Amino acid sequence: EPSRMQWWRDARFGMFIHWGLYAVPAGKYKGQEVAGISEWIMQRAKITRSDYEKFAPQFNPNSFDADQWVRIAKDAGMKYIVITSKHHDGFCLFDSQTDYDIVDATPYGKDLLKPLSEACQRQGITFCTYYSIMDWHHRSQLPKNGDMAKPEWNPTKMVEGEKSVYVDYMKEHLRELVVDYKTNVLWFDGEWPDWWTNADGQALYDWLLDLNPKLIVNNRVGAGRKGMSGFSDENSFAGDFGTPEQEIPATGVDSDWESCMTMNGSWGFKASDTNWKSSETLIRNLIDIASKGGNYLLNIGPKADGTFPAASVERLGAMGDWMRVNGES
Ligand code: FUL
Repeated sequence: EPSRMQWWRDARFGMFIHWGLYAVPAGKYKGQEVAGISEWIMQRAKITRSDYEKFAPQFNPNSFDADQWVRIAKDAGMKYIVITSKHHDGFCLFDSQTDYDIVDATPYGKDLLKPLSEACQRQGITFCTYYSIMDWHHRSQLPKNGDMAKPEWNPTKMVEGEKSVYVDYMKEHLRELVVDYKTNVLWFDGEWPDWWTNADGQALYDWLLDLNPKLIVNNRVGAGRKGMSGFSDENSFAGDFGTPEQEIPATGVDSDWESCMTMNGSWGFKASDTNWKSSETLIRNLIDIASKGGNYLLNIGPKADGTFPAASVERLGAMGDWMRVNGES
């Protein structure tokens, strides 16, 4: 029987998409530029829950075209897409039974992940989802400084007695993503608060594989990741693959891994960040990673209107040209 990892190992190149309410401020809050990655603006600018929620009525991505996104990925030679179903801010891009999502909380009022999943199916691209364990919006979690008026959200503190409520909330989302949205990879993140343990990760992994025995899950479902190098402690639960972040291992390693990287300095769209890597650098990274046996998960931060930044599209075009000339796609 072929390994359930086979399609993933063969894929080599995928698109990461960081999209959510943070695309609205795009790195600026109350007229001030906020340092750092844009999807962390709630933490960086110490924004309260109720103030952050005010971005929802401004999120109206009318130019979103699922088939066009998938076409751009496919033309670049990418074989799969991993999109943020819920980032640390807790906002969901899919039509969940819970309320803080694209359908219930925004003027757009329509699902984003269903059409994307369907476009992927039509065009032969594998649909996958990112999901944050840490949740800055859920009532089970408080900011680490305990100050709801000037919150420091990272990492969250678990409210006594609320953990099982929150795990059930996550499972509701995850069941939707696996069963209704037919996600093929669950790419966890935000596993570092101390209330999340390796045993929790192992239990969640087992529960997910019962729902779909073909599902692939990254190592951040457990709590043993050793920093940005992306590999898990040998004594801790490591899921199906390692996740080096913004770096490429110096040599190949004897396990499955995927390097995720940005094209500029931010995962979410940040209007002021024009520090784009050259197409040549991106192509070199792809070759370097593929030659070491890894996958390259290259990120796009779409704008709040639903379009990809032009600089990203341009670079993906150059990568696709290179792939075609070199017979790789
Ligand atoms: C990190 C997150 O905190 C970033 O926002 C981003 O999602 C990156 C891929 O993973 O741990």
